[in-house]
Amino acid sequence: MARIPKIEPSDELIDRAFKKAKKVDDPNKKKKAIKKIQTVRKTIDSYLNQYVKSFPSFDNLHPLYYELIDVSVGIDGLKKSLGAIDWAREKCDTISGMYIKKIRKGEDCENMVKSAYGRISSIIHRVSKDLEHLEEARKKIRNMPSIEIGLPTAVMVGYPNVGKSSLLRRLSQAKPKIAPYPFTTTGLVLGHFSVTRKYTDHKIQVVEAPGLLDRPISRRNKVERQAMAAIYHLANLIVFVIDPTQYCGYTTEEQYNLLENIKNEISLPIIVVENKSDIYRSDRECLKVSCESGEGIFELKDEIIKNLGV
Ligand SMILES: Nc1nc2c(ncn2[C@@H]2O[C@H](COP(=O)(O)OP(=O)(O)OP(=O)(O)O)[C@@H](O)[C@H]2O)c(=O)[nH]1
Ligand SMILES: [Mg+2]
Repeated sequence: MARIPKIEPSDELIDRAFKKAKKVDDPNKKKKAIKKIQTVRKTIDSYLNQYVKSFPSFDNLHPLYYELIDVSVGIDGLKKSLGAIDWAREKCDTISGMYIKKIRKGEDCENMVKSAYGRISSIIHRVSKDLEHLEEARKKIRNMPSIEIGLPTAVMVGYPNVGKSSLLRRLSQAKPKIAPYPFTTTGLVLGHFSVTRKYTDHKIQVVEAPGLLDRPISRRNKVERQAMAAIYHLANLIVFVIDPTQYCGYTTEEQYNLLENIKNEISLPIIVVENKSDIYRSDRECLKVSCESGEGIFELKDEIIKNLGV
């Protein structure tokens, strides 16, 4: 995604424009006044234009990023703020043109510059909340994972606290936070590993999705919506992690119910893994792994590679 520059607050923008204009000089009073207004106009125009252009165009945005931005920032609010900034830019252009005309017609230079500055300041102040909103959005967008769209991707899902981050550490170089409580992971976490086939290296992307609860879409919160977005828009394969020890705080039945619901909703290959086999192994026919002892990790990696067709 494009790099968005830091969005300055309204006072800073005005200050920068006026400071630049202060340096303008011309022996001719009229020309000097016109140049001052032009400098302010140009500075403001260039900042605001850069802000608006640097945000991704929502129509061409990959659906995963669209959803992630919508969840964390809100697309409607973002569009509104960008619209307001563009409005302010045009308004400042018009006002500057108007005062330049007045000066050319012979109205008092100093008064005209003062009035133009006053009106431009007030326009920029009117969009100060939008500038703040865009800066907040920028920070959130900047912290989004740089997912490589198009790489063979396994998305790891399951109930909270079942050991997804621990598995991601075992499978890749990623170092996600592991903790004995649910919802430690609240966004998508990326990891990669490589596999060599016929003398060619293939990169495989593994994504840990935040914990999901078995409940209707309408009640899924922002954290869970990201998991669903990763399943719908990114996954070629799902690794469904179950904790049969129930130390995670959820029953095995709840976890298998979620698995059934995902199977009904999604037509992707699913690998089911029961984790924490160092503590307990069920009789169910599925892969058994332990992030503690390392049991089954090699087999899981192999299954991932096979299912991704690498
Ligand atoms: N005994 C044992 N404990 C494990 C194993 N895997 C993970 N744990 C523990 O389970 C707890 C949760 O692990 P995480 O990897 O943070 O689980 P998660 O699914 O990423 O959790 P959230 O991000 O909160 O949804 C931690 O206390 C881990 O140490 C395992 O194979 N055996
Ligand atoms: Mg986690």
